[in-house]
Amino acid sequence: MPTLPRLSRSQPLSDFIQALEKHGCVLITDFTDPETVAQANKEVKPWLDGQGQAGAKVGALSGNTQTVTRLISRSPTVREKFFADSLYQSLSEHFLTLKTTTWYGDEARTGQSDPLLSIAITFAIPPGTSAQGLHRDDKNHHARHVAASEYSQGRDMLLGLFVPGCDTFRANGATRVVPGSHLWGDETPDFGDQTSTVVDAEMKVGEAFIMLGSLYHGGGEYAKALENASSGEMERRIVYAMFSCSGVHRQEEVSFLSYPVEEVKTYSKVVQDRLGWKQSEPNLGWVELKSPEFMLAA
Ligand SMILES: O=C(O)CCC(=O)C(=O)O
Ligand SMILES: [Fe+2]
Repeated sequence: MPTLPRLSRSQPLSDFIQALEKHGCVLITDFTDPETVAQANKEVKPWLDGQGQAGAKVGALSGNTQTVTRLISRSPTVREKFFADSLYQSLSEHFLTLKTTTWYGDEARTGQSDPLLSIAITFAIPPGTSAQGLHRDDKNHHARHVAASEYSQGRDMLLGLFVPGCDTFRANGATRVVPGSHLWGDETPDFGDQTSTVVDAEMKVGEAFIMLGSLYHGGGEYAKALENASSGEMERRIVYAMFSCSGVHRQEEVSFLSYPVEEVKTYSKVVQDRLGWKQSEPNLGWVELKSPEFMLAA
């Protein structure tokens, strides 16, 4: 059985760094408390219910999973208690901050680029959902990987935080992860018979899971209803997922703040595309999981 390290936030930051370097992931046993999770659920529920039955059909989402995007605005609890959590932020800074020295004539100049939030999204999977294919989320950034026996600083440009809105376990599609796979290269992955490589990141409410963007993982299968939802509630496995990326994954000029949308509508298609109004395949630069081109059509 592969190791999924479980640590308490009372342990030193270096233990979390070591666990992420070695296994590519770490579970925090006391990330938050049930009251805070209940508050996040309350804030997100209207948006989730507003989604109807149809789920998103993009990337690793095959049409069943319900999603709520724009979580930073829609849930102050997700924003300030989960995303802004000091442990997650310290780990993001450790793994994603870039500090590079370059030459300006014969003068050495050092610049620092801090991490950016890439997305904050709810994944709610209902019964009848099949498992996702195991994948790396840094596929979105076209990341390339060289097989290594040890972690080297700067290897990753994405760090994910998964906070469950309910207990997650194998039968309701807990995220499946492949500890150690962050050190694999880009050749065809060998998951063997899966029992020796893949583990269910089962979590109780209050726990959370952090993983590097190069770790193979995927939502698990939620085959049939467990009849465990409280009355009037829809049965679904809810996870709040946040990903930070390195700060250089952006344009030099922030086009969306520099050029008003009404004006952009009058530009030629090629200019609109180059300003970022067309998504990057797969899964980058979108609004509500859609290429922003639709906002220029209106
Ligand atoms: O829902 C999950 O457990 C994981 C979802 C995921 O990995 C994805 O959509 O990329
Ligand atoms: Fe994923």
